[in-house]
Amino acid sequence: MIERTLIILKPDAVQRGLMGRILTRFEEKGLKVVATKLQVLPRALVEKHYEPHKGKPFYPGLVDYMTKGPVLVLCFEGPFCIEASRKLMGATFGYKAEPGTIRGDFTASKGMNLVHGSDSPESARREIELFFKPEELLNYELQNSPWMCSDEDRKATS
Ligand code: DAT
Ligand code: MG
Repeated sequence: MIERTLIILKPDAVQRGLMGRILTRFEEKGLKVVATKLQVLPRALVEKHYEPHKGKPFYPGLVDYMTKGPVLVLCFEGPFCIEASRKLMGATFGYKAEPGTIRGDFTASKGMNLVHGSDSPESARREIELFFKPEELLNYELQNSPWMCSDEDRKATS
């Protein structure tokens, strides 16, 4: 199953100079970038993005953190992209995330956890629409895609 997911390299990833290393994890996994923008996110957009968490005690701090500096917003595409990306990211809290994952390798912080990734097909659809216009999502083939995604992958369901 070919899916798309929304990934955000959060302000701490940009400020700590980790964009390249984090992006490499996704590229090495065989996922394809179909859209990207570097942006200081407007507060209203962050509030909308994290709407499912509205009312939780960490919500105001989360919105502050996400608006503190530029972020790199990306849409990735690939086989089982949503679950694959979540596994690459690791558990939500840096100190709990397994070594080998992005969060597990690069942060011990609870909330300042470097990267966002959609957690389901529904949230991926909602979040991608929030950050990108349809024409900003590129359709192209990677030269090595026959070696990273089989016909079986395309047909399979998760
Ligand atoms: P994830 O980013 O792994 O999908 P989430 O959607 O549950 O996690 O929460 C969104 C972000 O909010 C998360 O990346 C970090 C922050 N957060 C979540 N729970 C928190 C908590 N209990 N204390 C502080 N920050 C929290
Ligand atoms: Mg989440």
